[in-house]
Amino acid sequence: MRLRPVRFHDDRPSPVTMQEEVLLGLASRPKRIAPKFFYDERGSRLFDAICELPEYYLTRTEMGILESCAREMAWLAGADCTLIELGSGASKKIRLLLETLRPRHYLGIDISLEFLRESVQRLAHDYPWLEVHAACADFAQDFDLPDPAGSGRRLVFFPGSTIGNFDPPEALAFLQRVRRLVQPDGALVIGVDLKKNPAVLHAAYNDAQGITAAFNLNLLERLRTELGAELEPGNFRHHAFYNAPRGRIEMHLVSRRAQEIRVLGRRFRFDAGESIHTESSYKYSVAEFHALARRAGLQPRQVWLDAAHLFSVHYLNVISRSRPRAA
Ligand code: AVJ
Repeated sequence: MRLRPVRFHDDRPSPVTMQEEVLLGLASRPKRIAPKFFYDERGSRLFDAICELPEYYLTRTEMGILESCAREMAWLAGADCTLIELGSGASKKIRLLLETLRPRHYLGIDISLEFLRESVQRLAHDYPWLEVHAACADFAQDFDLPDPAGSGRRLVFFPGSTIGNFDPPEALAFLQRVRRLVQPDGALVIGVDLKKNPAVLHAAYNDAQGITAAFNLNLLERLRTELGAELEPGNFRHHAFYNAPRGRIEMHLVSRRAQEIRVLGRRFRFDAGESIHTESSYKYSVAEFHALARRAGLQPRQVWLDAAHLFSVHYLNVISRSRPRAA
């Protein structure tokens, strides 16, 4: 394959940040480690495998929605926009939109460096007319955007219900940051998983092949290889359940026995059955998500659902509170 230049910006969180965050999380009660740490190279590949699972309806359903709403989305967005994808991963979903949207620039942002490099390189090869940029960054934190020169109206694409990983206050802060990023005339296209029968949710996070369990447990492998942690992954098990009052799936790594692990010279005690909370995946009704968006200064412009109402894709505009120019 011929290589076209991809402009690459490395704004990766330093390993110190991961060390600090992990130590802080293990020292807190209940113990927790943020889900963004799932995505080393193996974790990203396992996540890709999850997306193919029969029980994991999210990816398939969202892709179906994107296919059927692409034309209307292109009409809303207008031509020649700068398309910014957050958590671009394998960049498969964006392919459903590129030919129809025809953006001038594409900027992919992801926390997994190796994965990002590969996927944007393929994108640049497959779409010769597109100017491709990539930035390795943690968009859960405040981050600077490399500004593609001569860029047009910004359209942020945030698929996959990744917003579900944020607790409500973080979700609000995140949406406010996106609003600042795309103002005055840009928009956000965001995929959000819907509230539904808990049995369907339970199956999606407890697949029969155990891929989700491997994905969760891979975090412990990462602690071993990257932080030199002394622990036995076999002493933990995957646990995922729907917490109905809070409207979220929770994933945990549950200690099978009373034990002690060592990370970076520190010891952490576990009771039998005690867990590390590794992920929350919030589910929203359309009305709940609209209320959240409005609070962040984003105006619901359109929402697309699949026929079974499993998943939603929202198009949100910036609410202009004052007129930017004189009449
Ligand atoms: C990428 C955060 C949307 O919450 O469904 C999949 C991650 N965790 N299976 C989700 C995940 C377990 C996924 N998100």
